[in-house]
Amino acid sequence: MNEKYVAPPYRIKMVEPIKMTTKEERIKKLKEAGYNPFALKSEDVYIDLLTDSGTGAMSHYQWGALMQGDEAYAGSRSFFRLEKVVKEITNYQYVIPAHQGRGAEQVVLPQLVKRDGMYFISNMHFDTTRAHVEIAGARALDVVIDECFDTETYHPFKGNFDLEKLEKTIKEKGSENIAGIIMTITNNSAGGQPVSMDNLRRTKEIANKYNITTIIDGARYAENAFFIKQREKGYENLTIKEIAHEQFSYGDIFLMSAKKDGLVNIGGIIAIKDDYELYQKCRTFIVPMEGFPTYGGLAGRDMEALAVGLQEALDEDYQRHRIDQVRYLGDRLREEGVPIQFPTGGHAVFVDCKKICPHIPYHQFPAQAVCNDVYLEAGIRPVEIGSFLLGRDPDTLENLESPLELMRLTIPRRTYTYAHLDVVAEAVIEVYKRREQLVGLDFEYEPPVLRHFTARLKPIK
Ligand code: P70
Repeated sequence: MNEKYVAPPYRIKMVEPIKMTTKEERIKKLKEAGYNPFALKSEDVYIDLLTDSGTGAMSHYQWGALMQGDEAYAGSRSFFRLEKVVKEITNYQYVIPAHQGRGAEQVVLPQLVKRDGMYFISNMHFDTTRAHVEIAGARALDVVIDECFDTETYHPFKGNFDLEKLEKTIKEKGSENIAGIIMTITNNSAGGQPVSMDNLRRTKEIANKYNITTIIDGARYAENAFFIKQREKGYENLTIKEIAHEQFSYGDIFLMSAKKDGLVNIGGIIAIKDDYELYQKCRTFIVPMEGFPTYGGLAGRDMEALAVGLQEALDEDYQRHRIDQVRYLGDRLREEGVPIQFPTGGHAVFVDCKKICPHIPYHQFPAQAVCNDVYLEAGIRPVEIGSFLLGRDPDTLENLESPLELMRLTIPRRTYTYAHLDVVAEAVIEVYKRREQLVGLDFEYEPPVLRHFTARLKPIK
């Protein structure tokens, strides 16, 4: 695994100063933030690994494109430019922009829920997707392969659907009660893990057999395509764009948080393969939610930057460096014995905090405890992906236990250097050494939905 890590295929043309705080300052800031790094001011963060969503650097081509935005309320030229690019990448007929991923979700998912008692099945729902499934009155079921939960053992496609579980779930719940099958590529919640082409194809075959709509939740679809090129036989010599085409052929609907592989700071996409009736419903419904269908909550300039970013993310040199950066950080941690989801995925290194803090039970959020300590150590802001994020059962209101308690060190695109990643690795290794001293957390304030964004916590003495 120790092949060379490629240098960036770009040079730096503009910089944004960042500064280190003192440990005393960080202790105070974290307390004020209710032990929830979401409430920190970004100024008080040295290296921000909260998310790769909208936090990357745009290219000079994108900055140039911004100047060409057509800000017309209706029929903007920038919309048609974006539409053309999305159609070219997906081969889908209908395109509607949205302000970001959850904007796309709130418009499309309710259209698929025809009555009470319906389900969406996914390899793994991302949290906002799950929230919108539930707001639409349906329930979210995950059927990812078991290997996904075994963080130590190599598997090239830990994001894969367990096809037996998928079919069993459809039969159990009744195919007429399945509102859709959501293919999350890459599988964010379990490590940015890719889904193989073979698995997407078979999932689509099952969907066809039971006449179920397939939805690609493709925030990181280009990273997924790159992994297929690297790891799946028969795809070595295809371009990422060609691989993406085949991926999209197994979906009926594409929902995208374009803040990831769109390489923009804000943006979302709804694309529909050929269902005109569904397209009309979404076009109607988007007006009160996001805006007129030729802007969907975006400025004309945002659509210009997105049209360019979507194409840049399909560049192989770009993807190789992107994935190498993540692998580099993962390798450095593994060398020191820090348990991580292995192999590393597309956008982040996921540290297995159940293994680091077996003394902290899931309802005291072990991964959150580790995240907070990494902030205290070096001003680095990771994010918890575990039981804190998972929330409560919508029916019983019990705290749900996540199968994995992860600290996500999310790498923004084209933003940090390998030297920054060394600082991150050293901080995490320090925290790992003192892991037995970490304590669990309890709520001071718990909001009713997507609690991890705005909750306040306190350490359990
Ligand atoms: C992330 C962000 C967003 C997302 C996603 C997938 C597979 C839909 C969406 C929603 C969210 C986040 C999490 C923690 C901290 C900050 C932000 N993922 N589907 O970082 O898209 O955010 O644009 O509404 O990953 O993973 P959007």
